[in-house]
Amino acid sequence: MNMTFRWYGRGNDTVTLDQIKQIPSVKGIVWALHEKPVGDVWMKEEIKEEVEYIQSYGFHAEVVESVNIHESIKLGNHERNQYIENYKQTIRHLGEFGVKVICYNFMPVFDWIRTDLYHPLPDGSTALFYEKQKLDSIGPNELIDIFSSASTMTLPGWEPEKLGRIQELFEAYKEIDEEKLWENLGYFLNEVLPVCEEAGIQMAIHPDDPPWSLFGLPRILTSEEGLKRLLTISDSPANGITFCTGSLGSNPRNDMEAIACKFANRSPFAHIRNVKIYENGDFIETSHLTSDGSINLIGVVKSLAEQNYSGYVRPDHGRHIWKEQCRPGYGLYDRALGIMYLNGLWDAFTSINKEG
Ligand code: DNO
Repeated sequence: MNMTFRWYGRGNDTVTLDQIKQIPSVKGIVWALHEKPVGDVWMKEEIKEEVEYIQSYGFHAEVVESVNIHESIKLGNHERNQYIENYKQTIRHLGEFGVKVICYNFMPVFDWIRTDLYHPLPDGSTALFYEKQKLDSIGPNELIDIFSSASTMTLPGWEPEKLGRIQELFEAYKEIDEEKLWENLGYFLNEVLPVCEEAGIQMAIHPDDPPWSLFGLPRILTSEEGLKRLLTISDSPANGITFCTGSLGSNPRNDMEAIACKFANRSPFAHIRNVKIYENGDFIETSHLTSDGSINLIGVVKSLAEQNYSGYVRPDHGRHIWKEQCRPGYGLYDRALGIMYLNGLWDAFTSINKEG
């Protein structure tokens, strides 16, 4: 397990690398050039500057989350080839600076979705919350209002340039059903995977969050079947998964321990966190502790330990605790607590393996 921590860059995050340095076991920083418009080539000088800054704190910079996919690629329209060429160029550049994994997603229009970014938990903290009935009763524009009024920081996947084109994008997606989206994902991967192999990089697709269709838009990485199908697109070792417990796990039908058993060896990157699912389909992000939520994180880490998992791991969204003012879900304190829980489980299970 190669422990990492997601960080949004200088001037773009309330957390500093000095602070992350004091969390036991963290070896690397998960980063991105968050200011780059989706679809632009990441230039070598920009990459170099960020990587060297991260490395100056003794961290590796081997995981990028995310190089986002332009909507033209997901839509498969006449502009996609140009954007795929740009993506290939970014892959080559990242490979030159030692990047090993690119996390990306293939969700139309929106990335992760919640209805409340600061929902109170009984312990006095707040956390990201998804209220099914609310989501079902609003339209995409109201959702965008919730996000823009709740956070002063631009959230990944919610790029301002995209938000201005919502109507147009929804029109374009009327032509795209799940099969078409699979086809477009296949087209993209078959183009970029050979470049990844040359550059020494693995693509790691992030599952859809939440794992079901919203506002009539197709979502395809929602279950074990989706992960299986992804792997049938190409046998290339560069065709990988980001094993994310919280996103797939907010559907109780997805058994995350079983999915860890089956897919860890094709997942160069893992996001580990808990969610509590309510009977009506709502869910809230709790502490990482297994008994606080609905996902069996003990079983997940046990399965990873049994497989001697050597991929990159990061804690995921945390609660906002101790009055921390931070990016929604991305504070220092609760994610640091989450890491210590994962470290404890890992040490316990790997020492059992050694003894056994
Ligand atoms: C949420 C994240 C996602 C993830 C992207 C990957 O906090 O897990 O936004 O970074 O879906 O492309």
